[in-house]
Amino acid sequence: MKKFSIVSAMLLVFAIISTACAGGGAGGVSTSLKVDMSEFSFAPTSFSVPAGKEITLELKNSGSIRHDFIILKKGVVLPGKFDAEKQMDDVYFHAVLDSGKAQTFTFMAPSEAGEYQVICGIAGHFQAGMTATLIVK
Ligand SMILES: [Cu+2]
Repeated sequence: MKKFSIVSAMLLVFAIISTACAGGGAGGVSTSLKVDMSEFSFAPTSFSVPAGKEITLELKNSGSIRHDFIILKKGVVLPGKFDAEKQMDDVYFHAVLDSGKAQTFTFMAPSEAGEYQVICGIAGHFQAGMTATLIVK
């Protein structure tokens, strides 16, 4: 009987660890995102959220210049560059952060599952490789 309870306890601990890992691990779907911006990249470059849920975005700009966090609407394919004046209709969500700043934003995840492109809209930054992917599940 004593042996049985030790095994049960170990299984319980294992179950708790597995559950904890499922939430925040790499590639896991989460309602809270942490993204770091610098010249000229986002870290991480891909993040997953559940469709239609409120998302908390902890954004940090570790770079030495201002950066944007723009989620483009589904199906928008950029013609090699982003023109902030002409393409604001293509933007689903937009946040701007000055160098060295950190701020928490919230937005509603798109209701439609799929991949959404994230870019920096400051002139030249998307072309320099500042892009990421938001995966809605
Ligand atoms: Cu930028």
